[in-house]
Amino acid sequence: MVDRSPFVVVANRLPVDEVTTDTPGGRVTGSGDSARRWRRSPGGLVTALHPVLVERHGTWIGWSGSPGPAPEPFELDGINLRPVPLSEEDLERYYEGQSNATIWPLYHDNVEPPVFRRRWREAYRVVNRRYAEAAAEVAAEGATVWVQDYQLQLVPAMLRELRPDLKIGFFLHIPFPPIELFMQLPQRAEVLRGLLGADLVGFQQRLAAQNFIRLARHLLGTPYHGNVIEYEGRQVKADAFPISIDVGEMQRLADNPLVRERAVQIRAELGDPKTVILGVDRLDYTKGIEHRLKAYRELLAAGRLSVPESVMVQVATPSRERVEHYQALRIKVEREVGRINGDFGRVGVPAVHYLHQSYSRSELAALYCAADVMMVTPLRDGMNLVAKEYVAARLEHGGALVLSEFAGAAGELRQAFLCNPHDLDAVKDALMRAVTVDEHEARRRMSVMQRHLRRHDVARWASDFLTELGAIP
Ligand code: GDG
Repeated sequence: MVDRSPFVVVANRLPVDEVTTDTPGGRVTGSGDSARRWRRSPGGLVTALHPVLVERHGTWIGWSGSPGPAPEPFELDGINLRPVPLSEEDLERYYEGQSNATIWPLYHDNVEPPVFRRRWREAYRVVNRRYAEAAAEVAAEGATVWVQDYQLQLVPAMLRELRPDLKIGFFLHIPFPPIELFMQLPQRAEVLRGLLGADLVGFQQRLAAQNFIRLARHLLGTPYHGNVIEYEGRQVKADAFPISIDVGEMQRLADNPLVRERAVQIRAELGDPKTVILGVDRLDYTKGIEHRLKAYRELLAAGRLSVPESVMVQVATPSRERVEHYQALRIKVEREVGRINGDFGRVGVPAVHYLHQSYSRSELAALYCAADVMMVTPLRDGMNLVAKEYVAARLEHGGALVLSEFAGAAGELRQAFLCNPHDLDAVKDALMRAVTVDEHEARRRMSVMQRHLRRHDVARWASDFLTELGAIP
């Protein structure tokens, strides 16, 4: 008999990584040949939920990261982990297909055309049921279950059917599209009913919550008052909970002497330019990486910026590499980087340092500390944590953030240099304003944003959501 938990988190992935080398540390599960070593993966969500999970003897349900049979449930750092198996075929159809080639582009304003496949839809259903059944099995009577993100939108309704006694919350980390776009989804009513299985549906922004409420009325004729939808004799609340970062962690990193030294070294390695312009993104077509590269190229071509006085560093972390759109994006970005370096670089002095690699948290912090200007230019983004991390890392209060109006973060970081990434001239102007802003003004803007973040970190996000869920009768 499995131990039942009063608090359960359900997410596509478990918050752990398997340690495959002989690296010391990590918790060993099983014995002999079946021994496997695990380590908590870094990330805001797990940091925020860790204390709640430990205090409430919580369980986290998710995929372990390796295809095939799931490891036995185990405990790590006080959290119970319940792995859900995903086969190679599940990954191809449910994860890469329905989640990342259908729902992801559709929910991000169709910035790439979504691909619709019947067999992906079916796999999404089957896998969602598997997660719902795992949650139904581990949740104690009357437990609170918090389901995360677009890969698991059917889970709330499936779980409610299995366990009507539970209190169910759902949080969507990505945008929720307007009715006209959502209506393209072949599975639209099923997805909507899936979400309406929750008691509380959380979004990054108010607009997304409104889209959801209007959609329910449009598609199912559900009445609503304020942000409460009447559905099948129950009330479903839809509200905005803008996610944040572990501000303390980033500030500690940025304050660490080794990180500071590394930041100085990075600038030296870049040739001690006057202006270091930085981008850090998963290599994803929603992030507007090409748009910012083009803006930089045009500024160099016009002589408004020049190399080596200014230099751009673009970290593009490998992501979803088996999905076609991502392969095409990589080719486009790398062609643009090649073009800029070909036109404006010199031997030993590239104009763009392009890094298609993953880095440690401390190396990221060092990059944030080293950068005079951070460019965050998504075409659409639920929130964008990189923007918040840069602000948190700027202990000296200097530096400037160029931020797309289409990132959720733009709703809070109003002192950034905001721009419409579709308007190349607007991106160029914002970048030039950021490059030339005087130090006093830069500090003023940064300190206002830091103050906001200190009051709105990820722990507050989690507690706001859980408090509101707890208050629902
Ligand atoms: C989704 C939504 C929403 C990046 N490269 C490395 C690395 N990162 C870290 C960043 C940041 C995170 O990954 C990326 O978060 P974002 O928010 O920028 O973007 P998504 O991955 O698209 O996240 C987004 C978020 O969910 C949370 O709700 O904000 O809108 O799309 O923390 O620092 N971390 C390490 N090495 C890297 O190379 N260690």
